[in-house]
Amino acid sequence: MNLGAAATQLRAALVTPVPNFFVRSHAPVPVIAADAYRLHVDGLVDQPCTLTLEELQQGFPVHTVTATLQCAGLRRRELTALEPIDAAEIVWDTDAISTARWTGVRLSDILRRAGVQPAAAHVGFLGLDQVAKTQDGLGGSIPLAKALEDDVLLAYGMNDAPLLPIHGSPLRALVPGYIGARSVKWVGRITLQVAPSTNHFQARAYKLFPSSVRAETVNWDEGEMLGVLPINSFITSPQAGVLPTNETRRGAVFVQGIALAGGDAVIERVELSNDSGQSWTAATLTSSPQQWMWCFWEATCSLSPGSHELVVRAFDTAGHTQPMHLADVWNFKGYVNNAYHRVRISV
Ligand SMILES: Nc1nc2c(c(=O)[nH]1)N[C@H]1C(S)=C(S)[C@@H](COP(=O)(O)O)O[C@H]1N2
Ligand SMILES: [Mo]
Repeated sequence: MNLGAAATQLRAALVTPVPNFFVRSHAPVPVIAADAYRLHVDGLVDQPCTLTLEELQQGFPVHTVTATLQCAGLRRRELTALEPIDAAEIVWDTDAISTARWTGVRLSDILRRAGVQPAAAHVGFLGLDQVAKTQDGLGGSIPLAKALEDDVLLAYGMNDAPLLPIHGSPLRALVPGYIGARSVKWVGRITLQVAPSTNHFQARAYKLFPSSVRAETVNWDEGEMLGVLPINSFITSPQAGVLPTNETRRGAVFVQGIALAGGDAVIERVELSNDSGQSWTAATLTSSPQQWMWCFWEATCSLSPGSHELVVRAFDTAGHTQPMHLADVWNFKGYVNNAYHRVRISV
């Protein structure tokens, strides 16, 4: 089941109501009774352990993080206009992104309990779903240093309610600042290991290849395993097309959108252009930029009658901004498109 709400709906609330939160699942939702659920922690640990949901909920401090979750496939549709993308991929617009208040236990607390051995460098997650093409659950890994950060969770709550089955109940990983695929849902096993996960979704899928590589020529051992998300921003309204007159009274067009900093950085500013990127003006941030969380922005631009290209770009505290053109980021799997977002409108 894959779902995404309209961009204007996502832009309506900083914390996305659960019914509007996007859903991306590579397999049917597994049916897992809470009292039968077990989390296994193994690999390079001093004390491999098995924990029930109750032990997780009662035995460790509760931690809540407001974080945006973004699929690596966000804005894939724009890339398809340049050249076709792998037909197996979902053609997301700006809808595969949402924000929630996540509640659970810190992954680091669980890892400390198990006792991480010095040779461990990666933390692997394995989901309890059954993906047909791999005959396995969806898995992936993050570097140990990331796993030990305070805000990386094993979450059982979302927006102050129990996590729903479609979002990974009884327990999911929540890795802020990383592509959504690393926030493994229905996580049943955590393995400390020397190297990254060999699961299909880490070793083959969710890899970034140069624009010269095609499905017919790809060597899956190459390519960069995606992890940290790049900075991004996009316009949620107006949508491309002819604006109704009531929206362009006296030639003023009201523009709204969303920006997300790269990785653990924070949005510094957002700029809007109404002349295809020749000149830029600062947009107003309507929410205070915060680590792990998208922020909202708006701007009013004066436009003469005719056709105009609106363009947005963001900057973050790490000094990152976005690539100018789709051709700069095109890759045959259509991952992590963060090029300047362009919307052509007629006034
Ligand atoms: N076990 C499992 N975890 C998973 C997935 C999945 O298919 N199976 N999809 C991943 C992907 S690609 C994304 S973008 C996020 C989506 O989380 P959501 O459905 O709660 O929005 O979950 C990730 N975790
Ligand atoms: Mo994803």
